[in-house]
Amino acid sequence: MRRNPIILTSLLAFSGAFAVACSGGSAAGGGATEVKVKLSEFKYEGMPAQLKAGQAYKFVLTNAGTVEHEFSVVKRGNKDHGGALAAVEAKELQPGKSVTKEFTFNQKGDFEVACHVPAHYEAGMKMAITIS
Ligand SMILES: [Cu+2]
Repeated sequence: MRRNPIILTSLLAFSGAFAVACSGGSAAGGGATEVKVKLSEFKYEGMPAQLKAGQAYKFVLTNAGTVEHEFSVVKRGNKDHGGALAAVEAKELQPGKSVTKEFTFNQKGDFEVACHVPAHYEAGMKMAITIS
């Protein structure tokens, strides 16, 4: 008996989608991928260098430092958060505070996560990321 190619194709497409949905390991309810990021002087720990466009991310941001920090995703080299794809301002990230924010990035390219509290960017509080 000849296999029906249409049924076979849709079965493959279905199992492919299933594999993607289950591959994250840290995927939270609702399909968002949970990412825990620790902010301190002057770095981001746990921030992935590669993110996927169109994927929902649930960022659990914790300021483990002793001064306020900021989490913004901007074009590489931006000196402020104008045009940011995502921004959590310093007032929400006081020392010891933790906030959870969901972001989905729809632009692809070279970006960075950066802190624009005065002098922090210059002190190296930035990390290159790629969205593809
Ligand atoms: Cu900072």
